[in-house]
Amino acid sequence: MTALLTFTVLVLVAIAIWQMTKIFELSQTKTERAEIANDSDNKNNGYLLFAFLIFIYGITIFSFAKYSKMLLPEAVSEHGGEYDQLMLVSMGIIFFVQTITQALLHYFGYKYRGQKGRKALFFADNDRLEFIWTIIPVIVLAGLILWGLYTWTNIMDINEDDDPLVVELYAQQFNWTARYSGEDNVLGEANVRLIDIANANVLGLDESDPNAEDDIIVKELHLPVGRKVNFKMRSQDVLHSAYMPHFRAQMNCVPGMITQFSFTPTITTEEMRLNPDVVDKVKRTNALRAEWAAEGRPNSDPWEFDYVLLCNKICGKSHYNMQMKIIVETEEEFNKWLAEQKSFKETVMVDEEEEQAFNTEDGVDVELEERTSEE
Ligand SMILES: [Cu+2]
Repeated sequence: MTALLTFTVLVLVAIAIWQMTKIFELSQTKTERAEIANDSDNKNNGYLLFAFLIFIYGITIFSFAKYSKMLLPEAVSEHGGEYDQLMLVSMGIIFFVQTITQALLHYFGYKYRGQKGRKALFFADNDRLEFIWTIIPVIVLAGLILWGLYTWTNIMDINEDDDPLVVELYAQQFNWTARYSGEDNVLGEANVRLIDIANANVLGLDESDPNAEDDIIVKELHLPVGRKVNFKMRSQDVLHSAYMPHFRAQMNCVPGMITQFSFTPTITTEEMRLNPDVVDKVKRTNALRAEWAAEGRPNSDPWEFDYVLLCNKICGKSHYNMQMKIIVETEEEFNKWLAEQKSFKETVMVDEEEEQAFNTEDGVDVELEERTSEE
């Protein structure tokens, strides 16, 4: 009802403004017929075109100067560099062409503005011109597309070569869970229908599958530097997307199927914290947070850089905060950490008392997190 009323009022206001404009127009005494632009109108519009050109160039330079620092720091996966280069070259070409064509467009708009007594030239076609403006984009676009396809095929070639680490990323509203495949490096069968909260089987692992026994379920993703990781994504409820911006990786998580992505991390978290861009970003963020802290606002603790896994599909009200920390470390540190984690067999619930704790909806993740990090 309120919406209808608001809409009616808006329509009435619009009609009133329109009527007032008509009255204003009628009250003006004109020497010329106002509907047709004269030379001075055209000239003014020509100048306005130049003003607009300056505006778009200005806002471009301003955006580069002010927002370049918002871009992601250097890629930390093996394929990331190639991906960035493709992006950079594509954007460079677009930028170059856009800068020139906008200048020409606005200049010619001004130069050939309407003038009394000037007649437009009838120009049917010119084969040479058409050939030039067809062949150049064809060559450039074909080059970009071929390069892109080649890069895409490379990135999406998920194979078992080089002894990859197999990790499952499990998405649900609104958190992530990771599952390592354990000693055998084979993930046990799992299905959402097998989820048994009472028994702490939060990912629906098939308890009868021997491959599942040594699987390790965690709430923090650790990756060894320099080793290929094959991710298998699953979703429990709706579409999610596993987005790891620093690794230039993203893959949708689709209920009812397993999607995959593979990459090799190249820089550890510790090393990345020393990257000049990262140092700069941390400094800026913490300066801002210090201001917040002074005002007593929330989320004002100093921030330390970490890689993150984010959800990049709007999956519900807490989508914005659906994330998991990623820690890239040396092989030794990784093995040490992994050895401290409990396997699925060890975590499956048997105790009555603990069972109660898992029965509360929120208890699930907290309990699991505590168990896995403590033990
Ligand atoms: Cu999500």
